[in-house]
Amino acid sequence: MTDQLPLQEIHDFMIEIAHKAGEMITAAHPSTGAAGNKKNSVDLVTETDRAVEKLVSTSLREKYPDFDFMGEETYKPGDTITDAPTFICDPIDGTTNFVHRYPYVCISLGLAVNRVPTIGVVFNPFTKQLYTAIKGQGAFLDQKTRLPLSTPTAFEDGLSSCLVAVEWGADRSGNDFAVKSKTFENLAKTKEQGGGMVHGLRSFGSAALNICGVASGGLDVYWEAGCWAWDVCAAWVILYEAGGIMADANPGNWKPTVDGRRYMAVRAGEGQEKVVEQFWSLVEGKFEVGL
Ligand code: LIP
Repeated sequence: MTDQLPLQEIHDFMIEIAHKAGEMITAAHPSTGAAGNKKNSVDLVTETDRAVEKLVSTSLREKYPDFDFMGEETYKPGDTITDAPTFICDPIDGTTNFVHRYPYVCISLGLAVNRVPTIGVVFNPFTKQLYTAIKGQGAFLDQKTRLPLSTPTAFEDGLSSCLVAVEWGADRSGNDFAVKSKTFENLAKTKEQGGGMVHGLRSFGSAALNICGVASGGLDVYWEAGCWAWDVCAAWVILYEAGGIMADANPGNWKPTVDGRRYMAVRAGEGQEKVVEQFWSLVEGKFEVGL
């Protein structure tokens, strides 16, 4: 089906929309007090999230009326991604950063075809960094610099030499919170204590930008469970086109789905599968989300 779609034209239009969305995001004056919440007091949403999604969905529906649309702010439990071309959008990924005015924020706009991430546009309007990719055509920063940003080195020392991005997410109790907390400790502690002794753990607050960081090569691994298709769809194409791989956050599954809600991205480089396996050996317990 992808052969029949004008991927380049769609990609260019998605970039145009991302820039318009970016103007709305940078013009807003968010505050922690004005943010509403969804599931709990740390799952934030602002008027800007809703307004940007409206702009994006209206523009896309007008130009591509036959395509489906899934967005974070209009998603209803039970909505699923079908084989039809589907725009998958997080109007503001990094909402918590946005309300705190910490500029690690982006619009994440993807197109999935046959449920496969096919076009990705991730734009941080504060730093103006634009990550893009079309399946089979490479990944780029600012439409000119190919990703990864430098020739990928082999993972000579495996996981222990990795800089790892993780996220706490909005769930702060229960099984999945325990899996994260214990695994973070396992990753950090020394090998003598049975740990991974990774170079560092980072928690920046945007799944899409974390995955673009892995695609760029600055981050080696990103691991999270609980986030959604709109957090990862766009960056997923960018990662793959940059030579990275996506595995499941739970051990054993090399073929995660875009709406599977458990993800581990590893940058390009010889030995990336070994890093996934070493990481899996340190995951304590099993995530229930997405099962
Ligand atoms: C957020 C993610 C973040 C994750 C949160 C949330 P939002 O998206 O990108 O990495 O930990 O659970 O999904 O809410 O800022 O669009």
